[in-house]
Amino acid sequence: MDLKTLYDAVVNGEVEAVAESVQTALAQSIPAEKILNEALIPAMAEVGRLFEAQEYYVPEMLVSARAMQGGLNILRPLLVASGMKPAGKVILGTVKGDLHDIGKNLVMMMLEGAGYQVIDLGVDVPPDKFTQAAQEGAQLIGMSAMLTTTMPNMKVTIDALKEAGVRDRIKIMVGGAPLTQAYAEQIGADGYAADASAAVRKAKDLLAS
Ligand code: B1M
Repeated sequence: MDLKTLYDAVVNGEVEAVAESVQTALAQSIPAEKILNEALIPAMAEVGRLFEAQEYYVPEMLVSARAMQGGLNILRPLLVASGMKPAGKVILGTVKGDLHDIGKNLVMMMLEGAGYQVIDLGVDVPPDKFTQAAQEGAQLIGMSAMLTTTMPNMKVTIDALKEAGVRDRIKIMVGGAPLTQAYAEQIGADGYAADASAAVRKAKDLLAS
């Protein structure tokens, strides 16, 4: 099987075709790492590009991300067994008081599609839960907020990370519809991303610096 078939299936959001193509590739002894690096990850990068070019919108991106997740779920145990190192470990959560998770989940899927290991803390995450997760070792914390009333909990979380002595060891990225670059700077975050595709680029930048 040609990995291009798998690439196209992810870009087109064909959930069943992705799972079938991954199984076929494995049956042909194509290594899991090659399937990930030469089909799934480039396909999600293309989806991000299409989204930024406004050729894809949130629904298309979600369908592709789900298709990619299906493929990733088949590969994950093999990748772990082969000792492949993720591109980095990211903690993700929607801040305290906020139950919106569609955007956060999209960010998670895109980051996983780019090869990051994501620890999803879910929604309504109190500062101490972020702090505790940060102490268990990750390079980046991503916080999402969709309400103007919960945005301030990002600053509360950053303060809690400072108090716990882990702030300087970890990068912080924030996002969500009411957020801006200026707000991210004001609360002392390291980066802001406007959408899931930009979040992958920002994560790469932050982890490279
Ligand atoms: Co609510 N809600 N909601 N809601 N909701 C909004 C956000 C609102 C703008 C609607 C409105 O009034 N026009 C408004 C907020 C107003 C404000 O604060 N100024 C609002 C409100 C008021 C509320 C309630 C208070 C309503 C009530 O009960 N009276 C309540 C609050 C509950 C709570 O959280 N405590 C509430 C509840 C809900 C539902 C539960 C019904 C549901 C959430 C379901 C869920 O998430 N599982 C819901 C929904 C669906 C929405 C809208 C309609 C859609 C949000 C969404 O999923 N967008 C929203 C109105 C709107 O946005 N048009 C609204 C799609 C998603 C892909 O985009 O989340 O922006 P988004 O994520 C993007 C980027 O922001 C970015 O990337 C994502 C993908 O591109 N991004 C990041 C997000 N997180 C990021 C993190 C990053 C980087 C980028 O780095 C870490």
